[in-house]
Amino acid sequence: MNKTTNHKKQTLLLSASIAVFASITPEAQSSVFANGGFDDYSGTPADGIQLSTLTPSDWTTVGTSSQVLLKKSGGGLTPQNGSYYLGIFNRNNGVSQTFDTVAGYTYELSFYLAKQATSSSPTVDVNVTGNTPLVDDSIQIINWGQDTWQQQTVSFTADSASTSLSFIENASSQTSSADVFVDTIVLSVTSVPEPSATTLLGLGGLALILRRKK
Ligand SMILES: [Ca+2]
Repeated sequence: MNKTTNHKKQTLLLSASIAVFASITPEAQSSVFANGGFDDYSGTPADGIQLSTLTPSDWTTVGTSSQVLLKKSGGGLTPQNGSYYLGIFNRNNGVSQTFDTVAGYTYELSFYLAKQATSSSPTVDVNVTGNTPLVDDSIQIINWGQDTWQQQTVSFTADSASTSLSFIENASSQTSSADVFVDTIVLSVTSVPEPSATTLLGLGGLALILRRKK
């Protein structure tokens, strides 16, 4: 084998290695979270504002399914984005979703919350769980205007390839009628770890093997 062929082989191998790294981009990872706006559903929309006939796609209902439904404009609160938003009625009910993550990547989850009545101050539990609990927040919707969306953010560093997120009305939330609304959940990667010493060693080792073969 002449030197030119060997060089080509080395270039190809290195290109392949770089392609593997390039495929794990933050952009690719931010798209795996599904239906954060609650605008995709199964079922047939019935008349009315509270659409118990619809099931939001990609989410699993926690608690009583009839107490977790999609709502649309008409009752005072308009969707923060799109045509629908999630309504959680009564304690211990909510939704969860499992999505792909990359261990070591740091993510930010942003979402909007609102409540039904001025006098109420319901609490919603926001949990993010990988191999271990990553976020365990209880957010009380207090002193916010009725039908006013407020953006919240939580961040976490994934510790596994699969992470779950849940929004559940707190077990001791103020009253059974203190409804919680959720819309526009967006997941984005905020930081990616530097290539580890092991990875660099691997690439160095590959170069060394190729050089020895010459
Ligand atoms: Ca929406």
